[in-house]
Amino acid sequence: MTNLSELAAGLDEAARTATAVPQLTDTYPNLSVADAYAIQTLSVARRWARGERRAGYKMGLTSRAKMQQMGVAEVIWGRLTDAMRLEEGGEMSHARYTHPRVEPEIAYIMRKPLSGNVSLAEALDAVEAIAPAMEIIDSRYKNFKFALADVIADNSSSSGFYLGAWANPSTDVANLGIVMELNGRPVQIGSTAAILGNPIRSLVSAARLVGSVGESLQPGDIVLAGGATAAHALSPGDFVRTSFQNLGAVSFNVTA
Ligand code: OOG
Ligand code: MG
Repeated sequence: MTNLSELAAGLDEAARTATAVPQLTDTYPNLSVADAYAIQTLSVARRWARGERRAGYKMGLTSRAKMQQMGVAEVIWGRLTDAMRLEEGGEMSHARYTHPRVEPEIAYIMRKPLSGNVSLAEALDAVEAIAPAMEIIDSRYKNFKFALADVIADNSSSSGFYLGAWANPSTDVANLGIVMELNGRPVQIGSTAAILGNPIRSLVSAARLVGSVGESLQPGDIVLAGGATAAHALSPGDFVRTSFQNLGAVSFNVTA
């Protein structure tokens, strides 16, 4: 098998140049989840080498809506870098992505380290604040199609994220209504409860999953809990606004 660094370099280059590539599993149908995470680590290492900095982690496929949309029924995770953070209310340039989509999320920022098997109470106690968020996902694979190992190797489609105003960690976000609008028209309606029944469960899973590879959530890390609804494709000229019950709204414009 080609070595994992070559596969990592290919995916990193695809992301950097916004060019779609064939799925790794087309060539390596038996690519394991462990190898896929190793490719992810190597690919993100190329970002660290270019000067990008750690911003935290993202959880993926934590809702049935997302699992069904993507045809992958397993919770996954990826790394966030500072270069992925976009300015709330600002613009995103469509040309920098291959086929970007947007999805509504809940974000946590950590005040304490968290890793391994933790309770819901321990997870919540490690949270500094909670914010409404939107994630920009952009698969590096043609037609946004992938198997489990492909998407993991591709840093779980991580590409960008917008954060709204931080709220007190005691804010109850177990079941808050969400309306995502595209150009003033509602395109996704849902609830934060779609995220594993309660987004805090996603933080518990994040601690366990990153712990399983010897990492931990660190103070200052942002953790995206996963899309609460299916993702929506973006086109230049779009204005996206998502309102979250009790948490406020997050918006941005898509430019060419
Ligand atoms: C994989 C990433 C999934 C989420 O929130 O469920 C994800 C994808 O759908 O491309 O970010
Ligand atoms: Mg997501």
